[in-house]
Amino acid sequence: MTTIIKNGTVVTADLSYKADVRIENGKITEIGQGLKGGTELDATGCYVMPGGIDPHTHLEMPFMGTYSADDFESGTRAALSGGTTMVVDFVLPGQGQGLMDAAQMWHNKSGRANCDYSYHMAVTWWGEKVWEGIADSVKAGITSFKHFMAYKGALMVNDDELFSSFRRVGDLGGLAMVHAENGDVVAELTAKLLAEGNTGPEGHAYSRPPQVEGEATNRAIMIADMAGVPLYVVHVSCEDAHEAIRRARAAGKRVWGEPLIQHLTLDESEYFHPDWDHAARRVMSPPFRNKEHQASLWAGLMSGSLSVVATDHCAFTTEQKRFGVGNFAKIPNGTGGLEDRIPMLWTHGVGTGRLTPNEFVAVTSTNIAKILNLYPKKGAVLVGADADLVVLDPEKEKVISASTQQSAIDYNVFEGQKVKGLPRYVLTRGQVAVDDGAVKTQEGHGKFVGREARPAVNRALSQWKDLTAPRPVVRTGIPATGV
Ligand code: DUC
Ligand code: ZN
Ligand code: ZN
Ligand code: ZN
Repeated sequence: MTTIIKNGTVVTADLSYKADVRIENGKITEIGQGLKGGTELDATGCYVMPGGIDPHTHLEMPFMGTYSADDFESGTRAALSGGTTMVVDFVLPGQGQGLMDAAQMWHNKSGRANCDYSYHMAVTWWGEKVWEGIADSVKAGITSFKHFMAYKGALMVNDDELFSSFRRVGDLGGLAMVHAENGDVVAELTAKLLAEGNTGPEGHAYSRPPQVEGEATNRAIMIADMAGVPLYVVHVSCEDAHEAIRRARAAGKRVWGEPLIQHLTLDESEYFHPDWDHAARRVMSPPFRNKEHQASLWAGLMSGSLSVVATDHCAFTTEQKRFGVGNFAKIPNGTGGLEDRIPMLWTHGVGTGRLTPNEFVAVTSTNIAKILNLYPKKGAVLVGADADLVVLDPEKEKVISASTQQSAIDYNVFEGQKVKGLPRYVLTRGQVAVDDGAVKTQEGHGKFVGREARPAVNRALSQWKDLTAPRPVVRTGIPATGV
């Protein structure tokens, strides 16, 4: 089957140019002028871009006594409707569970996906079985490993475990990832706030100040450096964490930072809303920050010190959020965003002149495709690449509303926001999933995309790396007795 996208402007991370795009059997087979034959999709006035890749989702994830509400079907339908053509979800092994057992559980759920997907593996506990499991995971195409420095007593790993795991991942050519918040401090502050009667959703924000994130980010960077592993910091929400990442990158370390569209566009005032439900629906970790932190995140995207915009899509219904009435620590942490990331970032990034369309493609698709070794299968408009494409109409507008969304939850944290720049067409491996604005996904169309490790290039560039290889010292003049 042949499809031709006609009369659009191809926009990649590098270039913008007028061209038609021919698609055959799910792949791009020709890019050029005046292409003919097959089904034609009119892209007049539109940008033809690599489909968005959201590298941070939690679909149907067991968490805080419940499951996140979007599964692989509704989650990937939401993704496609908003121009995201691939998600990377986190496999979350239970305590004592083998990594490949957990991966199988995820494979059992993901068969319903409407678009392609890949996995990161979470290292939620440490032992011989995990050490072995990391190698099995790499062989199975899951080459990135997330570590939680928070969620004490549940998912959190300590520094000794972090260092062991980072070394193992580095030795196998994988990528280390961290949720960087100091879990010990969060636990102390949570207990103190609750004891003092601060039980509302705003207590969640007070229990996780920016210092908690800045400290953990610095610690993770230093531990990764000593372990010789590249590091990807998820959901960077504040200047304290961004500053550590900036400094590491300037020193030649392989460290990347990922802000979320939520932190870029929503701020901490949401937690002081008089309606409990409104505030609780926005409880996520890390929490939304003040406007200065927001400005820091935008500056990072503009200057290149932050590399990727994701969502951490982890949606819970209002009913689930209400588990935390009377105790903010029981509000399931997470917000949605999969279907809104592209239009929100286009509106607030390109629409305001902060980002060029090419920079937009870089931070929504191409950069993460390169970091995760998916490029140029994904994240590219090139002959031979998968035809995961968005035809974005920069003039098309809508007001975001839960009443028209694909996600399974009953609200939207961006409710009422006007966005300009929406998909006219979205293609997943050549199949039209959004057709002139109408969502037409196909359950089960999505396939797992395995990834290769790359030991040759995927190492940290620490100036101290040689300290990890002790050399014998011939020492003279050793005192005969100690003091
Ligand atoms: N943060 C959230 O808000 N939800 C899921 C996990 C996480 O780290
Ligand atoms: Zn996290
Ligand atoms: Zn997450
Ligand atoms: Zn998260």
